[in-house]
Amino acid sequence: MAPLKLNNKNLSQIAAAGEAQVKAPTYQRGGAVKEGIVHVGVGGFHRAHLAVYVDQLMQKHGVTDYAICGVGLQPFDAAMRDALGSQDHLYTVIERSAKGSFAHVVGSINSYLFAPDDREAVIAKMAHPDTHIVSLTITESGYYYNENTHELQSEHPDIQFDLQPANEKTPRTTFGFLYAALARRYQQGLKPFTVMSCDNMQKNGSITRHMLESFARLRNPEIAKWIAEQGAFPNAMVDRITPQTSATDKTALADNFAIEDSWPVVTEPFMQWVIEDQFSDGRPPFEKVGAQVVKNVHDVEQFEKHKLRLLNGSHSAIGYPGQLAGFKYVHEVMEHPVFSKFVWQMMQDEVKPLLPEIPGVNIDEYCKTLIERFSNPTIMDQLPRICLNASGKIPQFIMPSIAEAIWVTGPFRRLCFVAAAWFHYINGVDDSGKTFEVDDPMREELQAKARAGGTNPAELLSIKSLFGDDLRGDKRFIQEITKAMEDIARDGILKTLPKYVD
Ligand code: CS2
Repeated sequence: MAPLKLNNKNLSQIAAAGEAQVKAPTYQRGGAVKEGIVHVGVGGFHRAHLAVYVDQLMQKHGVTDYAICGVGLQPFDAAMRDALGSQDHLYTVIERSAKGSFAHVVGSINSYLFAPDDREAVIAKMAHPDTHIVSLTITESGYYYNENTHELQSEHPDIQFDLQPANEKTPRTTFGFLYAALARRYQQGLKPFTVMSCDNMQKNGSITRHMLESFARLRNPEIAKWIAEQGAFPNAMVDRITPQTSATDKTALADNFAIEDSWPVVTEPFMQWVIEDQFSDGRPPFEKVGAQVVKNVHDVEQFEKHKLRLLNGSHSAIGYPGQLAGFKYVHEVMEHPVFSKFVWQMMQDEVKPLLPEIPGVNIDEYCKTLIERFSNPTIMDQLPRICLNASGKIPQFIMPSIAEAIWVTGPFRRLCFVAAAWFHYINGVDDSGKTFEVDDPMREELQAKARAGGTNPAELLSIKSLFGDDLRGDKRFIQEITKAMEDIARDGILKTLPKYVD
């Protein structure tokens, strides 16, 4: 049958008409619900993760005051505004694994605001008494966090712009919006909303708190004090592998489920969310839909550490060397026997010994599950997605393991190989001589340093905001990474890799 355009009007027909069963919301939306969550950064990950948890709360538990208002701050978010706007903010999550493909229409995003259209509307929305949580998926670079000083990059032109009182109604950064909205709530005698980071950063909540309080102190110490005393910034570990949507995904949705969706999301069946129970203005019962809401911040930090070092770190180990070797997808790299051994041995021999034990978590099982998830051929997870914004990833996913391994004199040559592969990748040329796009907010600086340094890592390592001071002074580390850089430059990835596999 001809596919039906996804929208409110067609929803019940869509649920009934697909060849395979399509799950679709039967709960009230629009004006019948309150938008208790404002989410900044509506990409694939948000739509496959938080929005799915909220969808289940609305569908199974009758929650009506925590629907989501999506917010886009970047010019490229216009595409999401248009896609969601054209289909009553409904979209399809396609879950794919060896068990097959399942389609689920999600309705928890109730509206969408595109900040460049109307910045004031975003501030007013966050300041509205119905808003209890502002959640963020803004990537590492959106936090203006200096890895070396652990402070806000207050000298950054965007932050400087937002710090001008005259620009309070037209901010550019997330902190400008959060501050302006919180200042209004303070004046109105409301509680501060919870700021809930959903980004892959160790201590994401604490960093968000520190950055926002620093920003607020530079604007108005009284508001800063109120935020410090009454605000809440839960730390969280978020997990669901969510590739970029391709044109084939849309066609498959139309062919197999008879749904015409301008921007569906493809993801894996697995999802996990461990979140600290710290909320300043109430929260929905996330634990009823599978989130692990944890009282102790220390426990959350352990989960974060496991996930960032093992999952995201391995993704980096697959991504940079994999793309240099000419692969396109994560599962293709995992099909290469030397690569998959490399990933396993890096996790087992170098990363695992540095990790704390978590009661009830078997690290070996966790690692095995990761290998299975990376090997899922049906989601077609793109290497360029993994490699995107490396300057925000490697310092979180790889360098801390290297630093700790140095500290305990543990093995770290595979981790160094990954860092060396990234350094080589920065030049934008793969092992067959083909050029590719390096998509990174620090691209210019990185490429200039990579050119100047050649196979000497000193130039790149001199970027203190990424690497700090300590690593450059460690002889063993410098030797390992230099050797890997020389081997990769001379022989390419596939010839060098076997040297790193036992
Ligand atoms: C990936 C993550 O972008 C990356 O580097 O490792 O997007 C990863 O897919 C998610 O964190 C999985 O939860």
